[in-house]
Amino acid sequence: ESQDSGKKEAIVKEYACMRKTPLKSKNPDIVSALETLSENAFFHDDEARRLAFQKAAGVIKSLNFKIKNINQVKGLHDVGKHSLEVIKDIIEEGSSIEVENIINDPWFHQMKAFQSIYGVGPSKAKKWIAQNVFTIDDLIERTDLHSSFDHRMELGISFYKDLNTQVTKQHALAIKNLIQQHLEEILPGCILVLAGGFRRGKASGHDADILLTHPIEGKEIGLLPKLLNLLSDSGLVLHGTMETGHNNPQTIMKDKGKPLASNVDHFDKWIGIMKIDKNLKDLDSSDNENDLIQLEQNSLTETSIETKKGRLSKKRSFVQTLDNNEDFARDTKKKLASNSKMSFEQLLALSSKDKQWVARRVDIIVVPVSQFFYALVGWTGNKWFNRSLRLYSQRVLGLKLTSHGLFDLNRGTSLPANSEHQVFDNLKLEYIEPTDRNC
Ligand code: TTP
Ligand code: MN
Ligand code: MN
Ligand code: MN
Repeated sequence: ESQDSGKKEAIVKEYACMRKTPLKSKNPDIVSALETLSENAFFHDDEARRLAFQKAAGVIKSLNFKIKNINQVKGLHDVGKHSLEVIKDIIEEGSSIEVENIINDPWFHQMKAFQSIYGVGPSKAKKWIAQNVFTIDDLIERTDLHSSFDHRMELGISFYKDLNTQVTKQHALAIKNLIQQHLEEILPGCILVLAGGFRRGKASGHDADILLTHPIEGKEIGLLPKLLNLLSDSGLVLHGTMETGHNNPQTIMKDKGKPLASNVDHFDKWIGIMKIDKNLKDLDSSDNENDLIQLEQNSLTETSIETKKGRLSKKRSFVQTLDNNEDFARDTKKKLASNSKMSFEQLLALSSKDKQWVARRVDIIVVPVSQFFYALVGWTGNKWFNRSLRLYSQRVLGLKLTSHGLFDLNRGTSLPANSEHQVFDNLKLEYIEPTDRNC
């Protein structure tokens, strides 16, 4: 902002989780160039380069001024020589030839397009391009390839248009409320939060990430199969995978010692595709944060809270959990699986006929309230913010951070949190608002 910023060097904190990173960068061209380089490295299986460019992009995103002079970013943490050259080219020439070459490379565009198909990753995308497949239509026409598609790819290809149209925040909130309405029939008083990119301030996203808890610990046990059963009966489920049975403290304590991949947790969850009415409107346009404040106060005071269905005691002795029937969970899984027995031809026919609904990616994660705020941080993201938090936690505090909690593995203890603020307090970090976690 200052007039003489050309002479001033910015100071950047070492870990991305220590910086405020808003959604809108002051240097969008540079960020986009570095992220293109990162993505291109990813497509070439070069993880080291991918990370290097991503880190540099993260640093630039956190700067609160427009870069006018290369000296402003020289010596900045995580901005390496290669990234500096790219930045210099953009400041001085308006663009970087290296980045332009990538953007003009048809291979890069094909990779991007194929990658954006649900169920498709870079290695599959590469194989297709090598087999002279270039468009989504090619994938449908080339019947010789069909035997190599798995069911997820078949869905991704059939419903490419639906699934690759961005979900608006309003629609995502409407999906959340639709799920909440169904939950009221099973277990009143559940709290749902729309996490993911929307919580970080994005106006649209590729899916709705919905965290689900109940203010009384234990009430959530066995909930997910019942919910999915009901959603399926209402004709709202197109496809999905449900994971259950990990959701007990014993599993968590046992697993916490394992070097888990950073994005893996053990909550009951459903990752799937819902059929959402095109005209679905969010009737009570309530956002998340009211429920969250309620939950924080509930946890802090250990008293009862007002829920939509009246006052509920938090005392564990009063907990009437749902029947955690493993047979029921198994039957529901079978039922959901039979839903998705449709052939590729049937899926293509279904997607191309005039329909009142749109296919939407939805993640539903069921969380015990005692782990809720760690899960909330994890599922709010973004991915790079999480990565940074976990590295920092490991290296600086010697503690293991997951979506389940913050663990001292040597002592076998963990630090509880009754709010997101407390998660950051436990981590000895300054609180970063969700909208500043867009690393
Ligand atoms: P995503 O839905 O993949 O990403 P997003 O919501 O940030 O972006 P988009 O708008 O494209 O949907 O993941 C949401 C967050 O959840 C992400 O920050 C990382 C976290 N996450 C997990 O903790 N575990 C998982 O298994 C996955 C897939 C994501
Ligand atoms: Mn993909
Ligand atoms: Mn998301
Ligand atoms: Mn998601």
